[in-house]
Amino acid sequence: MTQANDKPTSGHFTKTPGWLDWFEGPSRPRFRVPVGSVDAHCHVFGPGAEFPYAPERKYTPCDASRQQLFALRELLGFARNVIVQATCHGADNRALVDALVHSQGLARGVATVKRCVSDAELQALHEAGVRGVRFNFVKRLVDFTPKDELLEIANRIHALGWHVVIYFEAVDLPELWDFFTALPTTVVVDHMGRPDVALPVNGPQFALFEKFMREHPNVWSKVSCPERLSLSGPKALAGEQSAYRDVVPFARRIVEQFPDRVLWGTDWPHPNLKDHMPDDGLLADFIPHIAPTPELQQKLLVTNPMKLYWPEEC
Ligand code: 0GY
Repeated sequence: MTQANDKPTSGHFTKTPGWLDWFEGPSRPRFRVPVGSVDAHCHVFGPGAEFPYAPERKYTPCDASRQQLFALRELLGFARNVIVQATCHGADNRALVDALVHSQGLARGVATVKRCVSDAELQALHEAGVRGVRFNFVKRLVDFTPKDELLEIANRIHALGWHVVIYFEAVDLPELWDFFTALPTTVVVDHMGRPDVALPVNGPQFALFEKFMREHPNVWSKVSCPERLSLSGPKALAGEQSAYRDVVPFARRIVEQFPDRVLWGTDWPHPNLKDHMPDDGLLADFIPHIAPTPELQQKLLVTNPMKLYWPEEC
């Protein structure tokens, strides 16, 4: 199926040239996720006319509303979402909060805040369902924020029982190591720290990430975004092979070593993809390749995210 690229961005915005829109009409996955599964990494974009994109953004997406996100959740068979503030909204969390308060308690959030955020604002975010903040170190997405500011924020949100989500690329882990290991909270890494999957899974780059998790029991990882990391792409080979097969050994290794500290998410609506837009049904079908047993699937999709985002229900 060819994917049309005609989704609008509303308000006075114009999409970034070459922007790929999220996939219309994803397939129903063959893999049936466990009852109560959580899509623990997804976003909303705008709609721009209602929730304007931030002036400091590095891209302008097509709109992707909470209604569209919740429809995808139903189609894939998930029960809940964790919505992560996207960089195109900067530290203006209104679209995120709007999605949370209209979720009937079925969504929690990860916000972006600045040092100047007041205690009252943090409390209001908590009441809306925010349980973490995201620190982003991917240079194409954000401008630099001094680490002392981030540490100050981490200490303040620690008091609320929140955690820190970190997004970085594998080559930057050595330089960021001291800062990450000084964080006082649970620390959740996006997309396994973006390993270069052309390198060996047994090589030094991924070994450093495994050491990071092994030596720091407060560090968790999302084993998400094969479509971002893969060089082999979505086409499965005949037989048992999976789509995005070059990512499987990396993600499976993390799931099997740290089964109680992994999360999975669709990453819908998939910002900044350049090559192809994934069919979200196909992404769900990737799960049993990286979490091959029902026990691992239950931990990855239900037990772990519930413990982190809905501990009161555990
Ligand atoms: C992701 C990845 C990306 C973007 C963002 O907030 C964002 O803009 O997270 C990316 O471009 O790699 O996790 O959604």
